[in-house]
Amino acid sequence: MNDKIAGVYDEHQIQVLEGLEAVRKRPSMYIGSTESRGLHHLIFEVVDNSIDEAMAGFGKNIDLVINKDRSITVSDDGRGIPVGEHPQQKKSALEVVLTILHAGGKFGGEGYKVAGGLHGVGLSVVNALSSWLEVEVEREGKLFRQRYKQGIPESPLKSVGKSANTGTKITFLPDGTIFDEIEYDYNLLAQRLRELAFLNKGLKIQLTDRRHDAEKKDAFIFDGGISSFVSFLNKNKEGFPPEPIYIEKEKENCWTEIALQYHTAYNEVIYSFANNIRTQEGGTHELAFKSALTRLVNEYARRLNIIKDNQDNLQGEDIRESITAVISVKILNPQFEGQTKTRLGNAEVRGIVEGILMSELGYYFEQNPAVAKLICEKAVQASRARDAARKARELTRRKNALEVSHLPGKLADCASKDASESEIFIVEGDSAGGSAKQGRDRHFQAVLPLRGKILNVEKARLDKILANVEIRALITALGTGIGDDFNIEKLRYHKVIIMTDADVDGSHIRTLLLTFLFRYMEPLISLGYIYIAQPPLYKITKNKQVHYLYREEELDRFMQKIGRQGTSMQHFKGLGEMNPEQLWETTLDRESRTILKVELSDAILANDIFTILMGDKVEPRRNFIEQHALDVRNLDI
Ligand code: 0RA
Repeated sequence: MNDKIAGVYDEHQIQVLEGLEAVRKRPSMYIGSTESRGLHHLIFEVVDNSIDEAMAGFGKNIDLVINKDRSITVSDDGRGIPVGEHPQQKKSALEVVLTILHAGGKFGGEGYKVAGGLHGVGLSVVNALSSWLEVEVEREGKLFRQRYKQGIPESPLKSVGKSANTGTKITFLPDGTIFDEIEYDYNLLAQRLRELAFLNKGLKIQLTDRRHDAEKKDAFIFDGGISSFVSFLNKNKEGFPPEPIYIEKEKENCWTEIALQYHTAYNEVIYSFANNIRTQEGGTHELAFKSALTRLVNEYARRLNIIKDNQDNLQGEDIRESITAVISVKILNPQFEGQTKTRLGNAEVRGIVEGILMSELGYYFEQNPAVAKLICEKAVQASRARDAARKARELTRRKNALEVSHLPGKLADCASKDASESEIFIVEGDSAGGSAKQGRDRHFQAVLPLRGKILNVEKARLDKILANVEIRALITALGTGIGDDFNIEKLRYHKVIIMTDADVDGSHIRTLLLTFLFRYMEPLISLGYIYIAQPPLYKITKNKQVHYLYREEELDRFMQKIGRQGTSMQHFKGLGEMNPEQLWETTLDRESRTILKVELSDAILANDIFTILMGDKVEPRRNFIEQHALDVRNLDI
């Protein structure tokens, strides 16, 4: 370091300033983005610190408040961040945590038993990216306070009064010069806080929104832990057994919690977590769950002679048909691997979790023979259906890209074989399909007309789904296969565009298609290959000038603007009423059309919505539709 500067600042001071500057210069490196995602990441970073304290066994309450001035307050009743002087840094430990990169998580050594490391960029990053931040700590009988501006303390930490409690309260205003906009999504915050409350049973987490005159508030506390989580996930289905099977055990420093319940739909829903972090890519804990469940059910089914000596074992996927399960482990040094660092890699976890399940679930089966027997019988049925499905599936599998004869007859394919420039329109009805076939650009646009409604896959098993001609045509045309066979590299079109009428039937067909894609070809949605076409509702001609209107609300305003005289109007009640040229210029032409990309912001929420919309309980569907009647457009996205 430069000697002259060292006279004014000490070395640590310079380190701090350089650190904060680095964060402010490249915020995305620390929080992923400066859009909405990054903004919410900031909040979760602060919450995670309080959660870690609760996981270590200190504190039972966490409060998150969105204040009127858009600052955020997170408070907890843990031990309070230590305030004593840090021996090397010559300032309070609190200030070290808030100003030095990566001083958060590991700090305190012994203090933390388990830490939710993934987000762990630390409070200093939040501080650096806030216009101001104020921290209050109650401990050692006192109340301490300190304020910062863009990460730099306004003055040293001071004791400002007495307190009989302990805890930490951090209030911060994300910096408007760094974030695109300071808009919080209440539902997004509520979902994650609810999830954290499920994952930390007994912990009370409150969310309060004071931005508007009427305060909004939710409190999450679940004494059942992830058993309540499974009930919540299955709330719109009939569950079996009526209460989820619940296992909780600590062994060799690995605290394991598992809950599972079967339900009336056919899909498999498994969410796994390590140290409160969703392990989207699975890992050793999830593998352990799957292999133990498979082994146990097979052993049990053989003992009951449900599978005979000369018969093969039941497969894991048959045993997991219709299951909802949540697996949560808390361990000392979680290793996160995989493309998105969401696969748990710790090898020791596999044996521990498998051992816990074999003994605990084995014991449950002994105690509840009727439940165990039903699970075995259900798996046998699933296995039969899978055999039938395999036969049907073989018909949908394109053996080789050149065997065009395998493509469905109704498909008007494009000339290009380069998927990255090709798109397919899935069109409602033969007549609209006809217009689309004539109007399209044959080089890179394919058209697949579907007749009428496709099957509701939420209420059918795979064999029945694969017997459905419309669905088979769709699978073959896309080329990827489905479920476990799914292979994204075989996708024949990088834009899959759903084009249905702008009426109730059209939106029903669109939901049916999205349900199928979500349940059986989910990566197509999460990787962003699915789009919704936006056909116009009106064509208005005045003085030989043509205008298309795409939304009902636009009509009145537009007619007022241009006046009614000499104006002719055509109302398209369906795609079929457009001729090929009209369809081309409004909906197909890449230069002028708009298409909406279907996005999956939250898989758990999406799962819920599809169950509600397409499952067999009427009540939740009615409630949902009543609640969302006014923003139907959001349903698709
Ligand atoms: C380090 C050590 C100790 C507590 C904490 C950090 C702590 C950090 C945060 C962040 C938000 N809330 C928090 N609560 C606690 C333990 C210190 C001791 O031994 O008392």
